Amino acid sequence: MFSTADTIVAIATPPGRGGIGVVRVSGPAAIPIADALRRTDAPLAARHATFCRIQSADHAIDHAVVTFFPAPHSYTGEDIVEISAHGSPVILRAIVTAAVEHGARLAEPGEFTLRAFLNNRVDLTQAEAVADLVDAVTPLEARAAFDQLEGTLTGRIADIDAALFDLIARLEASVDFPEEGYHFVESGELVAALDALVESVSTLLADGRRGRMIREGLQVAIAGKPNVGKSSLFNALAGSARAIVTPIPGTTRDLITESIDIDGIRITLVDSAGIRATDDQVESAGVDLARKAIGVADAVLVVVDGSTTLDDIDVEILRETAGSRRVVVANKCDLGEEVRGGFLPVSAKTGAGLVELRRELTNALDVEPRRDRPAITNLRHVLLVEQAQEALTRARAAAIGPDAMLPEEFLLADLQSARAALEEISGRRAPDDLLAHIFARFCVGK
Ligand SMILES: Nc1nc2c(ncn2[C@@H]2O[C@H](COP(=O)(O)OP(=O)(O)O)[C@@H](O)[C@H]2O)c(=O)[nH]1
Ligand SMILES: [Mg+2]
Repeated sequence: MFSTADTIVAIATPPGRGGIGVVRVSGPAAIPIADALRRTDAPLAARHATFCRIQSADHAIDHAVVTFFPAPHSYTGEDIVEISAHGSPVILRAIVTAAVEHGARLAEPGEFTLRAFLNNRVDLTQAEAVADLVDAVTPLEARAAFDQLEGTLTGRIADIDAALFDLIARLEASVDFPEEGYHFVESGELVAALDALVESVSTLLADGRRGRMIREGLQVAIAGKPNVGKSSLFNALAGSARAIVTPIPGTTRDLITESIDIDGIRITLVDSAGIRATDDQVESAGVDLARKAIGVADAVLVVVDGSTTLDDIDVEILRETAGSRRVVVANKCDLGEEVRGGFLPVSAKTGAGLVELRRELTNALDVEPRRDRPAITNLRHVLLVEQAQEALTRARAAAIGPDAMLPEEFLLADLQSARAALEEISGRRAPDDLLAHIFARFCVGK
């Protein structure tokens, strides 16, 4: 389904203007295309920056620095030419268009990294790490992705796979030479080997929840009746004036989100309409959205106005969110503290109590601030390791079970399926539609 026969081109830098913008060309025709753009076939020295004048069919486009990365030691494993021009979308698009006129094809999202994977420059987890690294919001997220890019997970999976392979080979030998019985694997040894394998996958899974938390982040919805200061708190926590703050109740209607970093975890704050019954159609739609956001959030920040006594709406919101992980704050404590007991006093206006609020959020979300980085952060990997764990656990049960007399074939089937799951993680056995799905998430030019 995937072809690497043609030459692809894309802008590799983000949309917008900047000092430099990079156009990347990869594939067998990278050099002829670069020569056509430079109007010369004077050879480009490998991995040297060469100052060039880039031209289209009828006019000069820009001065640029061109670098040639020859196959196979390039990002994609193919010939790559990178053209660093001035960072204007007009110039970069003109260079891409000129490259296409000379035979390149526009790259699909993630196609450079897909080629790196197809050419065995990286395995699938490393390719996924590239997208994670580009998407990382917190430094911890970036470090976890970088570990994966460097092959931490690849190595852990490879070790388990090697032990599994060895066990399978010995069991197969036993099946092939049945008269020798368990000659190639003594039954005690078999159980010990399976125990060790189950242990390895379980260790890998143990920090999976924290790993996913680091990679995916968590959502915190802000709930409360209109005018208690939800948007003000949202802005104070986000450190920017993202949400409109007014003394007029019912201002916020759409969901507004902003990511903040709490203990290295990306927390997406969701500000929404105040919960109340209303006849205004737009506000009412906002209240529905708010309820949905509260429903799917990992935790809820419930806000009441602490400078006045609670009313029925406050009580109702407290009741509705009682089953969720939550932090309840009494805002506007600068105006006085009428509400006490179980409420954290804060002031969006003066910043009082915000440090405590962040800490309470961390507690409510059950985020353990630990320094070590988990090897596994991605739901796809977690699910496949779980699959391997189940298969290995089944194999172990068969090995010690009452019918332990004929287990080789059953054992082998389970061990093979454990292996298949691990190989789907590394991509050694990954169906095309899985690859298409994974790479579709990338940006163009990566
Ligand atoms: N004194 C004081 N006023 C606040 C505080 N937080 C919000 N306000 C004011 O309360 C009003 C409503 O705030 P807003 O954030 O829009 O509330 P929302 O409707 O819950 O989003 C605005 O006039 C804010 O300036 C606070 O901590 N102290
Ligand atoms: Mg608001």
